[in-house]
Amino acid sequence: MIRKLTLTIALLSALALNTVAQTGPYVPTADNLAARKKFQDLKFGLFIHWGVYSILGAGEWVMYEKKIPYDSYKRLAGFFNPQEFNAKEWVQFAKKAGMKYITVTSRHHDGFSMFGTKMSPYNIVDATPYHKDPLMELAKECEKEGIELHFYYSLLDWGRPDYAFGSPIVNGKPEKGDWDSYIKFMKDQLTELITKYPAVKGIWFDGHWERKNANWHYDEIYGLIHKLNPAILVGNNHHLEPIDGEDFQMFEKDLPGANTTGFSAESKIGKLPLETCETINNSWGFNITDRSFKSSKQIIHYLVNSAGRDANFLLNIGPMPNGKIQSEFTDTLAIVGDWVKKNGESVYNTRGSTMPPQPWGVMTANGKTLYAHITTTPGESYIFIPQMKEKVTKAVLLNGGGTVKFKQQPEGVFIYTNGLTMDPIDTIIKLTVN
Ligand code: FHN
Repeated sequence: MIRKLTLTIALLSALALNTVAQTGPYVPTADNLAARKKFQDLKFGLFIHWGVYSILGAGEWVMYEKKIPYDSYKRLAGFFNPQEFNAKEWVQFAKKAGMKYITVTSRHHDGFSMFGTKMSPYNIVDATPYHKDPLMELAKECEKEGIELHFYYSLLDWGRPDYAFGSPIVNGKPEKGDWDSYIKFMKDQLTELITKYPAVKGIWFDGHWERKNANWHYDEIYGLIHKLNPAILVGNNHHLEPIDGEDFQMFEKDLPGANTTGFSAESKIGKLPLETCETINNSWGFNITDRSFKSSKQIIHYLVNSAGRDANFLLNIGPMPNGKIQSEFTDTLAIVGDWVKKNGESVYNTRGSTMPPQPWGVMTANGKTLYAHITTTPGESYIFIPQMKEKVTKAVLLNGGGTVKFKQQPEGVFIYTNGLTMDPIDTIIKLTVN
């Protein structure tokens, strides 16, 4: 009873803070800076897209793509009953794969809240026969297991009248709808997410790109989040350079610096910690016909290539509507997990800004220990590491520990690969420098 009262008071005082805007440029607190560093150390996370759309097995954009009228789409909530959902299983799945954090959709563009919210009846507790809050279970399990939790939160909403999807933007607001009401609604929901759920370490915004000219009131939204918990990491998938008030920068379906998908044309790499997200097949939400599964090798390469570009890798899966994760994903990620168990020291806690990517692969570094990841077998019998300022004192194969011949010159270091048994996935050479 007392605990409930304390929680209610905490929530009410948090709601009172709702009008606070950030004044002046954002100065992250020491706790926030420590959280950023920890985040960079984690390196590998699990992205989860799960919602009522999962029932239709055609991805999270199914309503839009199949032109389902919103009122018809809303009926899906009546059949959403993920009896097989088990937070423990999800967290164990992530841990087994070597992932250290989870980013889960709390509300996607369809506006359905996957958590118990007082701010909209269209949520999993009130609108489905399930009547439970899976994100609370997940948050508790993450806290217990030492896994950090980030909430994906959509700025775009296809259904709410105050958002007025499709309405032209005039003077920073949609012509129709009620923009102030929508901004307030988001702040109230974010307050719930930050104050009620344990283990929450980040908010992952998405959907900005749908209304590039709108005034999203980020000063207020980010200000509120940091007021409620200064250590929370704010990121926004706006595909631009970071905006004041953000704590990390993300890239979608591309490594930082690349733009093969067209999302990153305007996105310059800023100074914040980086993250890149990619799908395990070609879909974010559960897609029953999508069988273009990435191999364990492709996933490991994505992880290594992200780390070598100083970015975390957030790998997405779309669980099934019953809450289970399909076997193709569990099988592949178990193999990835085995690799990470053996080679994790060359990824976790490392930084990847030592050397730009080379034709043969990338470098990661942890203090005086560097790791050359040879992911493409070189044409010659050596690899060349340019611009090495420190003196290399030792070179060994990470797996097996055998010494590796090298020659250091002013322009860089030659590492000789002849005689080495090359690993078809990643030959990792561990270098000690002083
Ligand atoms: O439209 C979304 C999409 O459904 C998914 O959530 C991805 C994840 O990065 N982001 C958006 C597209 O930019």
